[in-house]
Amino acid sequence: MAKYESLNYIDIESEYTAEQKGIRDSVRQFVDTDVLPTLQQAFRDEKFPDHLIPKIGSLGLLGANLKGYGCAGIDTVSYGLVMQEIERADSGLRSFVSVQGALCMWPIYTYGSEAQKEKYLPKMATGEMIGCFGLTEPDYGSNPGGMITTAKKTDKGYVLNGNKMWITNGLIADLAVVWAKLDGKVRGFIVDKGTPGFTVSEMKGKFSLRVSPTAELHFENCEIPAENILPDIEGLKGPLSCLNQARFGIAWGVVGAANACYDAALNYSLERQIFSKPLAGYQLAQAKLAKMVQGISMAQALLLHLSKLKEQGKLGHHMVSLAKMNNCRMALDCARDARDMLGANGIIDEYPVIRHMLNLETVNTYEGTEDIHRLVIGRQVTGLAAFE
Ligand code: TGC
Ligand code: FAD
Repeated sequence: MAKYESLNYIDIESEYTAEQKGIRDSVRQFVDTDVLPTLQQAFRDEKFPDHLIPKIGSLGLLGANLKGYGCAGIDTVSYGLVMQEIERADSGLRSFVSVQGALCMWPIYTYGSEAQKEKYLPKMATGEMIGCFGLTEPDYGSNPGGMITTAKKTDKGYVLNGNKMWITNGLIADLAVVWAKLDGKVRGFIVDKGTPGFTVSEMKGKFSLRVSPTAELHFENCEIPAENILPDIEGLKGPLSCLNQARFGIAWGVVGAANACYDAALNYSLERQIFSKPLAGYQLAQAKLAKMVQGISMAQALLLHLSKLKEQGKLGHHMVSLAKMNNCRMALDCARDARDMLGANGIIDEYPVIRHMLNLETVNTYEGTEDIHRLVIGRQVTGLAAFE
C-alpha cells in the first residue's frame, strides 16, 4: 500500500517548519507501525490498548505543549499535528492523550500548587500515572454549572459527595481531577485512586469510541486532604478553561480522522470498477471527494491561523468553539460520505471508515455538543445568551 500522506491541496505543508514536520512524522511512524495494527481487534473487544502507554509517554506526547516537569514543551502547531496523527488512528486514542494532557495535566500545571505539580506532572508525562477529568454528571452535561456534586470543608481537608458520568480514562486512572461545589462555588480537587469513598464503575456497550475506557465516578463521603484542592482557581471558568485546551486539540485531531476517511475513499474509488470504469471517474463520486478536500483544506487553514493567535495569547474561547464545531462536523460529514463511497465495504472493520464514523459521533457531542458551540457563537455575535 502507498505510504500515507495527509491532504496537501492548499500546500499547507509549506507553512510548517522542518521541526514541526519532523515531530509529526515521528508520530506518523509510530501510528503506522505500532497503533494501526492493534485497532481492529481493540475496537471489537472494547479494549483500550494500554500496552501503547509507555511508548506514547517516551515519545513525549503527554502534556506535550507544557514546559518543564518532564514535558516536551513543543509549540502549538506541532502539538496540533501530533493530535492529528493520533486521531488519524482513532479518536479514542486521541481522547486518552487529550484527557491526560489538556484536562488533567493542564489544570494541575495552571492552577496547582508547586507540590502538586512536582508530585503529579513528571509521572503523568511518562504515562506512569494516568488522569481523568470529572465534570459531567448524570443530570448535568451541557450545563455543568448545575452540578450537584459537593465538597465540604472539614478539619483535615474536604469531603466529596456525588457522581460523575461518562468519564474518559476513569477505569485506568490513578487520579481524578474532579469539579464540585464548595459553598456554592465550583472548585477543582485531585482525588487519588484508592481513596476511601471513591469508586469507579465501567460504562459498557458504547458503539462509539470503543477503545476508550469510560466510567462513572462515585464519591460517597470521600475524604481528601486539604492539599488536594487546586488552589488557584474558583468558579465555572476553571473547568471551562480546561475544556478550551482540549477543544483546541480536538479541532486539530478530527482533521486526522477526516484525512483517514478521505484517503480510504480516494484509494477505494480509484480501484473499484463500477459499470464501465473506476468509481472515482463518476461525477457524483468526485463531488463527494471534492467536498472532503474542501472541508479538510478549510479546517487546515483555520487551525493554522488560530494556532498563531494562541501563540500570541490572543485566542478567544469563542474562536475555539467555532473550530471545534466546524471541524467535528466536517470530519463527521467526510466519514459519512466515505462510508457511502465504500458501499458494503464501508460497514466492515477491515477498513477504518466505519470506526471513524462511529467515533466522530461522540467527538461531535463531547466537549460541548455542536449545538452548544452554535449557541456560544450566537451569544458572541448578539450579546444575548440563548442557553436557557
Ligand atoms: P458562562 O457564564 O458562559 O461562563 C462562566 C465563566 O466561565 C468563563 N468561560 C470560559 N472560560 C474559558 N474557556 C471557555 N470555553 C469558557 N466559557 C466560559 C466565562 O467567561 C465566565 O467567567 P467569569 O469570570 O465571568 O465567571 O457559563 P454558562 O453556565 O452560561 O455556560 C456556558 C456553556 C453552556 C457554554 C458551558 O457550560 C459549556 O461549555 N457547556 C458544555 C459542557 C461541556 O463541554 N462539557 C464537557 C465535559 S468534559 C468532556 O467532554 C471530555 S471528553 C474527553 C475528551 O476530551 O477526549
Ligand atoms: P445533554 O446536555 O442532555 O444534551 C442533549 C441534547 O440537547 C443535545 O443535542 C444538546 O445539543 C441539546 N441541548 C443542550 N442544551 C441545549 C440548549 N440550551 N438548547 C438547545 N439544545 C440543547 N464528560 C466529562 O466530564 N469527562 C469526560 O472525560 C467525558 N468523556 C466523555 C466520553 C464519551 C464517550 C462521551 C459520549 C461523553 C463524555 N463526556 C465527558 C460527557 C460529555 O461532555 C457530555 O456528554 C456532553 O457535554 C453532552 O452532555 P449530555 O450527554 O448530558 O447531553
